Formats: sequence, structure tokens, C-alpha cells
Amino acid sequence: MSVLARKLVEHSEANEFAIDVLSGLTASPKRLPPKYFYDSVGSALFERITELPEYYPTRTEIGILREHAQDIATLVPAGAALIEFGSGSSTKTRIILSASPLLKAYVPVDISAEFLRDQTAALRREYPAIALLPVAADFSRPFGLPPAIAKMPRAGFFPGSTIGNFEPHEAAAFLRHAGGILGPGASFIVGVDLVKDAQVLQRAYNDSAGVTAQFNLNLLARINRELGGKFNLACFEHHAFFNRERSRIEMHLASLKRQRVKLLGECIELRAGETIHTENSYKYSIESFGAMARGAGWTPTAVWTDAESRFSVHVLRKQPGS
Ligand code: AVJ
Repeated sequence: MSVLARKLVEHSEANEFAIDVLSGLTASPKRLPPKYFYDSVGSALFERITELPEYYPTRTEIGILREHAQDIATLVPAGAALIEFGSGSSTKTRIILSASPLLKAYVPVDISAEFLRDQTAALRREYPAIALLPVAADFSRPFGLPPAIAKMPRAGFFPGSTIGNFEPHEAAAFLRHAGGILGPGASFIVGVDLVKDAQVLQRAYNDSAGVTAQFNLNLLARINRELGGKFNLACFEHHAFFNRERSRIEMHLASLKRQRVKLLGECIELRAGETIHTENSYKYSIESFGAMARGAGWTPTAVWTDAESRFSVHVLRKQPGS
């Protein structure tokens, strides 16, 4: 990419952040999109979250992937390219790559070009027989695949229950969109967190070390850093709770007092106790996720869970003609 092209991209990204922040903070109720959690500070905090004793999803999913890696590999088409949507933890990717000797290519798709560069350099050394073809893009939008995989069958990989960040209708639209990218004959490996006891869920998002609170508050710190906002983090509190009616964990930042905050020439007013809604993390049952996948052009083919039914890994097959 030329210097000018890179500048334009950076500029439009900064602009998009400013637009999303201003529109979210002037809306009622106030909200901020969770995709902005992941700057370098936020990504490092998220890595720490995945290691917390209360945060069961990551280690549970890794356990399921390890235990069933061979079964998963048999459902990946021979000679396929593996396309990962939002390449987060390389631990999970390595389990799939190591178990599937017939994979020809690995295409991690991630919004952070820097993260992609670091991650692929290491994988390239470890898997010399697999073509590593990173794509820097927002995976929830249309993006182009590397020409080198044009003729290969494809398998998708979407772990971590990232799908839970979408509203259910958006999750269905994403599954359909992924089907279009992956093409006929594709399989799709999707990690989905399950509905469960509210205590277990609530503890996972209210850890005793306060890392999730820092992760949530970092959104305001990022707005201060990148957009010159004047948020005082001490005047906000992390809230996370399970909304059973909507089957989702909600995260909010609650204003501890009535306050006005300057941002991009605007003045954001908050009432005492008013919240900024920063994240939804939807939880599904195996059946509810399967039904959504069917409605989005996929056939649920296999599903595994852990002994406590906390997390699930689904393999979907693309419905012919969908
Ligand atoms: C990355 C969206 C799956 O919802 O559990 C963790 C993000 N937020 N703790 C999740 C998150 C607070 C995570 N996902």
C-alpha cells in the first residue's frame, strides 16, 4: 500500500471512530460499539481476561477443540483454505492447523494489520506447508479473498463466541454473509457460549481482580487518547449483568454523578446513574443456535460441549443452493 493510501485508510478509520462515538453518546440511551474495545491497551486487557479464573469461555473452548480436534478435522474439506474471522487467539488456530494436515492455506482476517503481522510471522515458521495469507479487513463487512485460494474449497473458523456480540438478527445476517464468502461445499466451525446459571455468567464479567472493569473503562480512555475527550474515569463505574429475558450479558459504564464532558467540540451530558451501554454478549442454547444457523443457509452437522455444558463448538455445512 502506498503512503498516501495508508494515510487515507488511517484517516477514514479515525473518522469512523469519531462518528460512531459522537452518534452513540448523543443517542438515548447512550451506547458505544464494542469493536472499539480492541486498541493495543484493550487487546492486552482482553488477553488478561481470557486467563482469569472466572472467565471460563476461553479455556473451556480450547478444551473442547483439543478433545475433538480429530473429529473436527474430518469435517474440513480436503485441500481447503481455512478462513478465520477476527483472528484472536493463536492457541485455537494452532489446534485446528495441527489436526488438519490436508489444509492448504490459512487466511486470518483481522481489523488490526499490526496484530496480523505479528501473528502470521510465528505461524509461518511453525507451518511451512500451509500458505499463510492474511487479510486486514473488518470481517463483518464484505472483503476480498486472496486470489491464491480462488479454486480451493473453504472452511470458516469463528471461535470465542464473538458471534455473541451481534444482535441475533445481525448474527443470522453474518452467518449468511460468511456463507457467501466461503462458497459451496464449505464447512464452518463456530464457538458459541451457552445460556447457564446467572451467577457463573455474572462472575465471568465481574472478575475479582477488576480486569473486566478496566477493559470496559479503557473505551473512555481510548476516546480521551484518540479524540481528545475529557472523560474522568474515576467518575464512571463498570456494570455487567445477565439479562435473562434477552439472553445476554450487558456491560455498561455508569456515571457516578451528574456531569458534562467535552468531546470534539460537543458537550456530552450525563445524569447521575445514567449508563453508556458498551457491550452485549448473547448466550445461546445448542438448539437456538442451530435453528438460527439453519435459517441462515447452514446445516448443523456436529456439536461438542464440555462436561458442564458451558460452551459449545458447532460445525455447520453449507446448504446446497443457499
Ligand atoms: C470477545 C465478545 C466473546 O463477550 O465474552 C469479555 C468480550 N467482554 N469480557 C465476551 C468480553 C467482557 C467477549 N467476546
